[in-house]
Amino acid sequence: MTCIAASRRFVRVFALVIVVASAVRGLPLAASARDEGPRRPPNIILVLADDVGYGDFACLGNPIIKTPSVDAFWSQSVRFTDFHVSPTCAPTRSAIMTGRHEFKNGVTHTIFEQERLTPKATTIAQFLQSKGYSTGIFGKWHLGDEAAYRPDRRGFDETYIHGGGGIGQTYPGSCGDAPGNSNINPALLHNGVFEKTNGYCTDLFFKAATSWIDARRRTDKPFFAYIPLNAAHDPHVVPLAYYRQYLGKVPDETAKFYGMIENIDSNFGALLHKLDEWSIAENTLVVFMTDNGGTAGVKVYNAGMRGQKVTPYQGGTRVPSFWRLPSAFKGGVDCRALTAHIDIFPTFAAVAGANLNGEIARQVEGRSLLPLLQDPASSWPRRVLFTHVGRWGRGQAEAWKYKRCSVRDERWTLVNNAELYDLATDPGESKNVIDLHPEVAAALRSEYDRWWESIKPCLVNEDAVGPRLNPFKELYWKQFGGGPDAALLKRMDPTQPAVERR
Ligand SMILES: [Ca+2]
Repeated sequence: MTCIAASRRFVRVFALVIVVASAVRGLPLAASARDEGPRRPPNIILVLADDVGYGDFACLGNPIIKTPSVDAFWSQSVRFTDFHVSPTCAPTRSAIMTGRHEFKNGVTHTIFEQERLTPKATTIAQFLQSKGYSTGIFGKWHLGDEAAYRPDRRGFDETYIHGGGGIGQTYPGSCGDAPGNSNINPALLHNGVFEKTNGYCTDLFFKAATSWIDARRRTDKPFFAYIPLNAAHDPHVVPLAYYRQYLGKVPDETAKFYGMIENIDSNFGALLHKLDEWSIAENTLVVFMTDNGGTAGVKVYNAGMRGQKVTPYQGGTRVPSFWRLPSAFKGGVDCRALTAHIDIFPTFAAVAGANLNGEIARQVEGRSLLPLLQDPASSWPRRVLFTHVGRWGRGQAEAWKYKRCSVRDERWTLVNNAELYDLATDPGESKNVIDLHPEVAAALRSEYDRWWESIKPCLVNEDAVGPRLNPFKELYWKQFGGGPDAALLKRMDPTQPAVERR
């Protein structure tokens, strides 16, 4: 059975999901659209911070960190308070790009070729490009470094990225960055050509994005700027000026992590200021969110949640998600509906005034958030979200079916097929009540089992063997000369036995 065929079967079984996939509505623009005649669709900016959790912002209760720009943005935004992503980096990125669970894209890991987004999927960038948008990515792609997988082939006109899952990484096969890179002065791939830089990674990505937006705003086309940062993923390398104030208050590693977030906050604030200065803030959708649960900050403050990145608990998947588009909806309000990264694709489509049809409608599993953005209390039918950490060894998918996974609805979450939590009364997932509510667990298990069958035909990267050299390193050496020594060659060797690779 093909992946799409599996999806079709799954969709037939779950009528609810059909509603989800087709619930895209056009965006009724504000009154000014009538006054000024036809106006172009809103611009879209998505800022995605890396490895930053729900508890890492002052506006969400962190007692230590200073995030004034995000706090101000929060006050102007619709804030989803129960918004979920995947437990790790590449999986979330693939779900954002496609509007469906990462396993449907073949993405079951962050490395070992299993981070590669199947080229058969249509990305939101491709979709928006087809609707007349200019598209740019600035930061961490992490959905395949080989040529066929890179963002210039996946719908982005402008690309300014590092390789692998983090600046300076080296893994066997396809996933790795340019040789010798660090957060400071990294070599970055700009439209297929490496540029040696002078600056800090996050500053560089925002600077490039801001310049690109400045050029695009002078054209007739709306733009989609995707800014998926590598910060604040480790290594926690950031100038001292950003973390000095946290030293002595939290562990040193957390201080640096907070410094990286403070740097993001500063850059984000500067970008928002530019939107105001250019008078495009009114008709630009800005989304600020993060890509998985918390990491280096969870011991300081985790917003009352259990778990963190790489876990199936709420702390692994619940993240900030702030949305602002003054021409279409009011901010300064919370929305408590159960929402997710798979909703981004259909929401962006709706904001662009475009319908999802044919294969794309079948691909997208999420729902447009526009009804909630326009009225956070509007009806939102029950839904079920599936989480699986993945990261199993080659050929081990079935053995991992119930490991590091959860399935939840608005009230209940079933974790590892063994723990049931009532999130309404126990958001910290501290009391397993599976013995008290076996019928609830059975119903969620049944939904999970059907979902698992639907993803099995989609695991297209399970047996993939990557290239001998990390593609970014090979490109770099072709441009600047040089090559790997024996030790580096061994680190990149994709034929290492699986037991050693994981
Ligand atoms: Ca991440």
